[in-house]
Amino acid sequence: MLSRFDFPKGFLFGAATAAYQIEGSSFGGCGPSHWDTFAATPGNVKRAESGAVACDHYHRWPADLDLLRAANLDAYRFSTSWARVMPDGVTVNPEGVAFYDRLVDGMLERGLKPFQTLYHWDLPSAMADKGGWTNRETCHRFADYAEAITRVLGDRVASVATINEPWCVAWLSHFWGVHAPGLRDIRATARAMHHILLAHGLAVGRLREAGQGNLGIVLNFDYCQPASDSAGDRRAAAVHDAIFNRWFIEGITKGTYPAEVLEGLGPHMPEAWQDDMAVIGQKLDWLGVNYYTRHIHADAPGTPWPATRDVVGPLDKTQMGWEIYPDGLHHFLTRMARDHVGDLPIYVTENGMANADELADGAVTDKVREDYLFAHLAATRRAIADGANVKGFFYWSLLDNYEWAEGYEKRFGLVHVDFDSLARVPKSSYHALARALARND
Ligand code: IFM
Repeated sequence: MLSRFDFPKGFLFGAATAAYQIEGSSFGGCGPSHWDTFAATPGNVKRAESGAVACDHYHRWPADLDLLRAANLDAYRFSTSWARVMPDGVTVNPEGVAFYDRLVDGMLERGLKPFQTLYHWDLPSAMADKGGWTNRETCHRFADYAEAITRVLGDRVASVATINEPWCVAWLSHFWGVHAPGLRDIRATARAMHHILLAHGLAVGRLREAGQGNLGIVLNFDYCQPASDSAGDRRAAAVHDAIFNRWFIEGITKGTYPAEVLEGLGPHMPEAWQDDMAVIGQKLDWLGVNYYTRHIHADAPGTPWPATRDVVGPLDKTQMGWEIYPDGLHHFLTRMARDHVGDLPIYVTENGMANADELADGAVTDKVREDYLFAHLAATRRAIADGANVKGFFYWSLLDNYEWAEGYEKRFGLVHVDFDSLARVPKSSYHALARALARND
């Protein structure tokens, strides 16, 4: 079994969460977000569940931070909610800011490094009303929010990520319609794919000007495998690889978007998008890699671009139905270092699995999660040995929480949450991780 001593000195182990998934959006003067209304619309979210209460982390955060500390973790990746900080998208809510102020102080008191994410999907409704990420103005308002919250927390956070998983914000939410705002529209998709990176670039510029250091972005990656060796299936995998794994990182590091994706999105892109690429391509201090699974792609001739379909793979699957494929994490860590960021620090900012965990006699045994976690830690270690400058690993997630369109059914936590009583029970994976991370000082 791996331990912290199998990783380079100073390597950070952490756990991750996101505001809307744990805090409770009905508390503390938080404004409405597009997730509240998406969830309230029949058919979007299982049982129409929302983040109104979630894990009630808004009130229970001291005990949750104690859990992180007791697991021997070094860092905590959390997000600040734009809708909590600015309920109407533009006006600061002192109560919301004070919450994050206390939370960050609470981390420091427990020796946890705060890794902040500025946008983990809770777009204020006032911004959604104006077209959300299809509207360029949202990018400028996002930069204003980034600057306002950084003015308060910036002296104490260890790092700031602009956006979590732009692919989900743009593709999953505007092309597939699975997440808020639930659109299925190629023009909206093209705009969101570009604007989310423009928002990132504008925020980086603003924060750098304000003297903030350690700025990054968190991208998610999905290993794309062709269903067969046929030219059609190889094209299908390549186009998904370009949409998922190349668009965002190439926009940032190469100042261009992949031709395979512009073939579909090109006619729908915002006017003069090329003029934004310098803003988008500003220097990063680190890159966040989120990785969970692989997908198998096949050609679907006669259907509209991208003319592909997914095929169910043969590997063991998580509660989400996602194949368990740790080699994919090694692939992306080494690929990012080799093709994009060189020696720049890389963090595994999310990795984890959902499992149908059950509480029995006051305990949860989730051996399958232990295996998943340690297999991915081993893949990370191999990537380091192969030259990737990986500086930390954050498990997703600390707590069972609101899994977006899946509601509360899918459990990703190291800690079990009873969504009636909100009681927390650390699972066996939590205890295994705590043992592996014990320090000898
Ligand atoms: O719960 C999500 C998180 O919000 C973003 N990354 C993937 C996780 C699991 O689906």
